[in-house]
Amino acid sequence: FKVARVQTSPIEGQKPGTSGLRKKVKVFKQPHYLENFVQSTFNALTESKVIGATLVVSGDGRYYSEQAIQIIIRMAAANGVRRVWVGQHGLLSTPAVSAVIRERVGHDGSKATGAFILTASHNPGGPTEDFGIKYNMENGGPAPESITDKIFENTKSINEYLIAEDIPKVDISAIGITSLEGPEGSFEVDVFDNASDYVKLMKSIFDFQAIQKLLTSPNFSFCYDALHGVAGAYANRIFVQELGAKESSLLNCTPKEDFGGGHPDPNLTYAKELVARMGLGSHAAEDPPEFGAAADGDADRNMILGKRFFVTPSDSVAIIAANAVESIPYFSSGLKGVARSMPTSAALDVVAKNLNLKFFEVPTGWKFFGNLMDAGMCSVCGEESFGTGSDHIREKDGIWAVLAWLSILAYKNKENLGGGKLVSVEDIVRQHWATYGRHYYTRYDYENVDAGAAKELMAYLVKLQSSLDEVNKIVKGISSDVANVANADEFEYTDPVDGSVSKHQGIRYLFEDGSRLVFRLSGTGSEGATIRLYIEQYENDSSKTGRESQDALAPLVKVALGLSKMQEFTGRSAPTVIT
Ligand code: VG1
Ligand code: CO
Repeated sequence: FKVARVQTSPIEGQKPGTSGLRKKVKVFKQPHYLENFVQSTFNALTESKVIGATLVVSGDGRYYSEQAIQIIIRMAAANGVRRVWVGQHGLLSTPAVSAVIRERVGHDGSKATGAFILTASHNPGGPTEDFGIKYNMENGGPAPESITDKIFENTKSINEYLIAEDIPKVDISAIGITSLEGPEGSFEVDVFDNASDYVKLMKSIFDFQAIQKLLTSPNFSFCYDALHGVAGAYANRIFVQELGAKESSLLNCTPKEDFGGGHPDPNLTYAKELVARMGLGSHAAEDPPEFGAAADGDADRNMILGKRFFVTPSDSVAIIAANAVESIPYFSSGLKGVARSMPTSAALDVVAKNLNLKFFEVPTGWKFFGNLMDAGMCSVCGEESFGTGSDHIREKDGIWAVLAWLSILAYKNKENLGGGKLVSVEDIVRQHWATYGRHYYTRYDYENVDAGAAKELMAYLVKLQSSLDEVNKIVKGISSDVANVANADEFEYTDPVDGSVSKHQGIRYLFEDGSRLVFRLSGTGSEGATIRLYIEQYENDSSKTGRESQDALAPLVKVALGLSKMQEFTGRSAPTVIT
């Protein structure tokens, strides 16, 4: 092949957000749009990560992935990359990409040093919906801010990109190697089985035999919904082929480029079919399974449900941390530490304190956990946004979370399999609350609001923080049922490993009784702005941990909406999504 230098000019708005660049497909399809971003990424990397390097390129299979993969292959070749690894059909879940970077060895002994992941995660896909791209580093984790800032700077000054336009379309539907010769030597595309590395890793972490006993026990039943995302490519292999679950326990497990027209976000609003099957909501089925779970488009998120019971993600990570050592072989020698993102509830903090574990609170987004893990300071971590994971990779991991819960259930039910009453998901959660107290928690999302209005609301909330007296006057005027605000600030994080500082990571109002209100602007949307409001209240009187969470939180919700003048600023009388 030959290398062409194509003249281009900067395109506005290519700043990577919480998790890469996410835009409408029609934006990505503009001339040079994808190419500018990919070249800006190559230019932001040190030479050894490009010249002669091995790169993984794949994603959740959403609309436009196939074209994007072909473009990136040609650009990689032109930029001097030696090998591009592509999961069969261009499919690799985000956690599988992380695993492939860390674990896979090529036919010639090569190892990957990075990846382009093509996904917009939980955002819908299709010609009128979202596409996305992000770069992951040699440790398998998302590029740190120092790199994403450089990428963004490069997008503002780019004037040419390199591409080998004469490389014919590579067949990514079949496993095999395509070898080509370029001006600087050989180049190859290696299309490989998209599940085997990941399955192998899961088998090295969990006791598959114990989980299989649970899944095939007559008194246990299971359901998994991939929402037509890439998790489907792993669910059949792991749950059915390896662990003996019935095929009928898989819902929406065929990956589709438009996710079947749905919103591939595993929460009570969007995972409707699973929610009904689990006996929840207005179309609740009779006789639901014991356990249900769902994943997002790129399979890094998870939702855990029991029979007629929802586990909040903040509780989920706390419960996994509390039970990991006895239930999961990978953790049998103990946890190095635990971490959560700032808006995630403090349920994990209480576990860390009781078990005497190192604990960290980091900004939203998975990249911050990676540094702690690379330094051996953190084993288990999670976010309120249905993200849970561990140091086996450097991304959150939806299927891992399900296997973690199945391991806990298998362990707690060792004596009960075969017949009789099981310790249920709900039993485990209620027992956890009885031991550690309960963090009532909810998140209100105001999606696609006017960006200017959202900024004004945030600025207003920051300004209010200069006088706590004033804040408390307003709060008490709205409700006398809440504690005093003891502190209010904007969250700022200093990475304990490399000392880097991240500012403006969310506005916090911290109450004397441990309650919290947090306001943030989303960094993953593709249009307008999304305001996220996180509301939390701690209850450690075990006679009061069984309330409905929206009831328990009603006074705080009222305070949050009043204090922020939500309706006044946004014109919205209700959020678009409540989780
Ligand atoms: C959201 C979540 C955040 C998560 C991020 C990426 O970000 O709040 O917790 O890490 O999505 O998840 P934001 O900036 O929109 O609040 V995923 O599954 O989209 O990679
Ligand atoms: Co995701």
